[in-house]
Parts: sequence; C-alpha cells; structure tokens
Amino acid sequence: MSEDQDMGALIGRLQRAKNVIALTGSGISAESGIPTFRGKEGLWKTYRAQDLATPQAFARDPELVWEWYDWRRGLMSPKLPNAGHQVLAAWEEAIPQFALITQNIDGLHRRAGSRNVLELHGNIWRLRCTQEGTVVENHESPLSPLPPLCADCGALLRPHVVWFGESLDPDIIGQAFSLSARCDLMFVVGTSAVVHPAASLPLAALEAGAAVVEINPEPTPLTQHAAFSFRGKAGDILPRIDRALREISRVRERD
Ligand code: BJW
Repeated sequence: MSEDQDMGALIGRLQRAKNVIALTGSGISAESGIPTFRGKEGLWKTYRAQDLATPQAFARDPELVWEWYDWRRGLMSPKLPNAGHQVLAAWEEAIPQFALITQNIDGLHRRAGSRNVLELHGNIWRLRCTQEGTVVENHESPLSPLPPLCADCGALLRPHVVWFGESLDPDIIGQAFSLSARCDLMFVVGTSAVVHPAASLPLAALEAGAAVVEINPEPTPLTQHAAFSFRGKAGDILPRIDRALREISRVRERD
C-alpha cells in the first residue's frame, strides 16, 4: 500500500473508531531535545540502567541517583512540547473518546495542553517521601539541598518515578489496561515497546480486535502486528495525520 492509500485508510478507521488511544514513549519528546533511553543517542548508551534506575541503586547511593535526576531535570526544564505533543492535545478535544497514556516522566503532554494523561512511569517534577509516601510537586532546578529532604519529617525524598523491578500504580495501570481492552484504534508513538507492562498494552488492544498504528523511525517488536506503520518522526507524522483528518472533516461538513 502506498503512504497516501495508508493515510486514506487510516483516516477512515479514525473516523469510524469509537475509542481511540495514544500510547507514547520517549521518542515523542526527542524532537523537543530530550534524549531517549535506548538507541544510538539514548541515555543507556552512557549510563547503566541498573546503576541509576532501580531501587537497589537508590538504596546504595542516593546522591549519585539524585545527581543524575537533577541533571535530567535541568536538561528538561527549558524544553517545550513539539508538534507531536500538540496534535495529541488537540485530539483530546476533537475525538470524543480519546485517551492518552504515556511512559514519559517529562510532563510535556500536560504542558502541551493534554488534561487527562495516564503517566505510567510517574513524573520527574514530583518528589516522594521515602518514609511517609507523600508526594510534592517541585520544579526547582538545580535542587537544593541535593539529595532533597522531606519538609515534614526530614526523611530522604526520591523521584516519583517507576524504576525497574517496581510495580506501577495499580489504579493507573489498571485504567490503562481496561481502556486498551476496549479501544478500536491505538496509536503507539515513539516507544521501543520493550518495557513491560507498558509494552503489553498494545497487545491487549490487539487481542480485543483493535488496529495498532505505529509511528517510529525504527521498527520495533510491535511492527509486525501493526495495521499501519509510519516510519518517521512523531513531529512530522502526527501533524500529517491531523491535517488529513481535518481536511476530510471539512469536506464532509461542506458537502
Ligand atoms: C522516535 C523519535 C521521533 C526516536 N519520533 N519516535 C515481562 C517480560 C520481561 C520483563 C518484564 C516483564 N514484566 C516486567 C518486566 C521487568 C521490567 C521490564 O520490562 N524489562 C524489560 C526491559 C525487559 N519491567 C519493570 O521492571 C516494570 N515493573 C514491573 O513490571 O513490576 C513488576 C515486576 C517486576 C520485575 C519482574 C516482573 C514483574 C517497571 C518498568 C519501569 C521503567 N522505568 C523507566 C525509567 C523511568 C524513570 C526515568 O525516566 O528515569 O521508564 S526505564 C525507561 O524505559 C523509561 C521509559 O518510560 C521506558 C520505555 O522506554 P521508551 O519510552 O520506549 O524509550 P526507548 O528509548 O526505549 O525508545 C524510544 C523509541 O523512540 C525508539 O523506538 C526510537 O526509534 C523512537 N524514536 N526518535 C518517534 N522523533
């Protein structure tokens, strides 16, 4: 199928769909200047995940882990949402049953205007008390003191993110699975689709008979199952899909 035919078929599916989901990963923020994890320029090329993104690493050396997160907060702080985030924010308004699920912790979907975002892996702008479990919003960059301490009890704070080997918030992942099991179209944007349980969401959607639309410059383990595969950057492809959708809706309204 040519890309034009693909686009036409996708717009047809999108217009007929009752429940639409977008599942995003770090690739959607790459064009905002935030590094991904895997791949040529990914964070895990320079840092070992097990040294930084596990509860064991934090228990061993909280200062080292906090230095890394503080560095990433500094890097993310001036970054702005890109055209890909903006299209998904617009779809929340334009598509009646639309849900946005992200693995990203950078907060850029909310900054783009998305209001209902299921953040599977937490948010780097929130800190959690290691004693009391209370969560506070904090945008200070750089953080002082480092590592930060709880204002109420003085215990160590940790980033409110999900590390390897930790469970996801059961409410959030529960909602994500129940939405996935009743969607008819799922966009999977900018994720290598290897980290579970997030990578199981498209599989749940497929099992329920949904069509998966993958947007990624590189193939992933999901590609073979995708009904539509757009090999390119989210900041190019999502606006193209959005323009095609608006054009067809405009023609329909006119006729
Ligand atoms: C573009 C682009 C552009 C570039 N446009 N695209 C079942 C099977 C096997 C293992 C497990 C399993 N269940 C659980 C596990 C263990 C583990 C896991 O999945 N490991 C795998 C690696 C094998 N999962 C867990 O531990 C999870 N916990 C859990 O399940 O608890 C219960 C349990 C524990 C242990 C055993 C069994 C059960 C927790 C996972 C937490 C992940 N946390 C991180 C860090 C968050 C905090 C932080 O940022 O510091 O989350 S790891 C990292 O990976 C981050 C991401 O959200 C996540 C996914 O990465 P993502 O977003 O896909 O990024 P990349 O870099 O991988 O891909 C980027 C993509 O973008 C690429 O494809 C590019 O091509 C593309 N791209 N530019 C569009 N412009």
